[in-house]
Parts: sequence; structure tokens; C-alpha cells
Amino acid sequence: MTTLAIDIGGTKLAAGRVNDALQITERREMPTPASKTPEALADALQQLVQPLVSGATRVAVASTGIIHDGILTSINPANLGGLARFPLVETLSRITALPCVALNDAQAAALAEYHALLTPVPVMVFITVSTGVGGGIVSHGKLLTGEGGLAGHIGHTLADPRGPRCGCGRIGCVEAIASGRGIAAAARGDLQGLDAKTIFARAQQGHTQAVALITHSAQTLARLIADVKAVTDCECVVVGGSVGLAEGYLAQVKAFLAEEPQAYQTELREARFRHDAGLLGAALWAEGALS
Ligand code: ADP
Ligand code: BMX
Ligand code: ZN
Repeated sequence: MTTLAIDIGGTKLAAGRVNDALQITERREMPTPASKTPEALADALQQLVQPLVSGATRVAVASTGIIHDGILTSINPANLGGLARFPLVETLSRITALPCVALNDAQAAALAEYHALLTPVPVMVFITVSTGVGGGIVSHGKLLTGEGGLAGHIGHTLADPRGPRCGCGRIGCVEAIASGRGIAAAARGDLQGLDAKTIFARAQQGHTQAVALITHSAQTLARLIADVKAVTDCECVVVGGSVGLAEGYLAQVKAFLAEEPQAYQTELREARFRHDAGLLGAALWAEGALS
């Protein structure tokens, strides 16, 4: 059976064909449209999946946003070009004429990473540091989605009451500081207007402000992880997303977490499936939901 898996992020759209051995046989990527209109996203998805759809028997979507009853509702619309609501399952069923399931991107990645653990643990938490900061919790083999799909949205917990306003409406969320968008928004002077990827490159060259912005992100993430440990008593936290997987980032997070009291320590790992965790998690979810 071939699953057409799709990952909708705030910066990029990815899609691939996933076989029964959970291998991605073909993979495509394109930028997420920076448009408020649902039509722009539907058009982009059509272009993305059209070369992959033949021979697939089902569609599985991992998407940024709260996913409930097949509908995407942004908690932070700024991360999705201002798009607040999108009929995800209806749109992809129409485009592909296949049965379709959808879940949040970080929840999907959590499922895949849990599946990849060599030794199962009672509680594992996945965190993506990407356009936003997302999370997924697996407890005793079960992914927590919540009744309305909100479970795991730990990027919207408080990092700093004097921090910037988050696109979700709260002040000082972890996401507003630690995410790729948060890093870029805090940049001043010669770094203003640059994206997080470029700011990481400047930090590698020793740019003082760039180094400080990344350090602030890593410290904020370490504090979040200590909070997550206190809430879930997880055995490990797996980190993904392009910021989370950037060279040297997790080492900094580890160093900041080591400064916290012993009770808040937990094992930190990079996502084994790297940038494909969302695609593979969606395919796994489809196995349970559609077979
Ligand atoms: P999405 O949020 O669409 O899932 P990513 O996981 O690629 O996508 O995260 C996008 C964010 O990561 C952007 O803020 C981008 O600037 C940043 N980014 C992309 N590549 C890198 C990199 N190599 N190093 C650091 N940051 C990166
Ligand atoms: C935001 C929120 C989450 C998502 C997280 C990471 C929106 C549109 N998204 O907190 O649902 O899991 O970003 O998303 O409200 P990504 O785009 O960085 O992968
Ligand atoms: Zn927020």
C-alpha cells in the first residue's frame, strides 16, 4: 500500500510516497504560500502532490495548526501567511480523490519518533523548533491529541511576561522568542529582515548579535523542556525542525538544561527521522485511522 504523505509547515510544504516499510520513495518540497487566502494554499498543494498521486491509495497529512475534524485552525495565523482556517481534509480529498486523514505536524512527528525508539519509554515528548515551536506527547504508546486537537501546543506556554506578543494573542510565549520567526523578529541593525537560517550562518561566522539571538532561543527552549519534564515526567525529549536540527543548537540546549536542578533533567535527542518525521508520522497515523 502506498500512502501519499504531506507535511504543511509555516515555511515549506513537503510530500512523499511512503511504502509499507515506512520508507519515502519520492519526495518533493515547495515554499508555503505567503497568502491569507485558502485558494493559494489549495493551489500550492495541488501542484505539490499532482506528480505523486498515481498509485497511492490514501492521503495522510501532518500540518501546522490545530487539526480537528479535518479542519486546520491556526493558533498563530502569522505562521501561515495570516491564514486562520483551512478545510484540509476536504481540499485534499477533492484534489486526490483518495481517502484522507490529518493531524498536527508536531503530533505526527512525535508518533514517528516514538515508533523509532529502540527501547520504548513510558512518556516521550517531541518538540519542533521551526517556523513556530510545536510539540507532541506520546504516553504509553498513545499519542495525546486532545478532544479538540490542542494537546502538545507547548510553544504557547509562557517564557517571559515581558517578552514580545505572540501571534496567538498571548504575551511572551516560547514560540515568540525561540522559533525561527521569533529569532528573526528580534533581529536589529544589520540583521533586521534576515531569516533564521541566515542568522544561524552569521552566528557561525561569529556575529555577536546573531550568537546572542540563538543563545536566547536555546536557553528559552531548555527552560521549556524543564517545564515539560515537570508536567509529564518524560523519559526523553526529541527535538526536530530546521532550527532544532541546526548544527550546534541542541548542544546549547543541553548545556542550559544541565544548569537546571536534577529533577528537571531529561534525555535530549535529535529527531532520528530528521526533516521527515512529520511525513512518516502522518503515514503511521493513516495506518491506524484508515486501515
Ligand atoms: P516548517 O516550519 O515549514 O516545518 P522548517 O522546519 O524548515 O519548516 O523551519 C523553518 C525555519 O527554520 C525558518 O525560520 C528558517 O529560517 C529556519 N531554518 C531553515 N534552515 C535552517 C538551517 N539550516 N539552520 C537554521 N535555521 C534554519
Ligand atoms: C504553531 C502552530 C502549531 C504548530 C507549530 C509548529 C499554527 C499555524 N501553528 O505553534 O500548530 O505545530 O507552530 O509549526 O498555529 P511549524 O510550522 O513551525 O512546523
Ligand atoms: Zn503564543
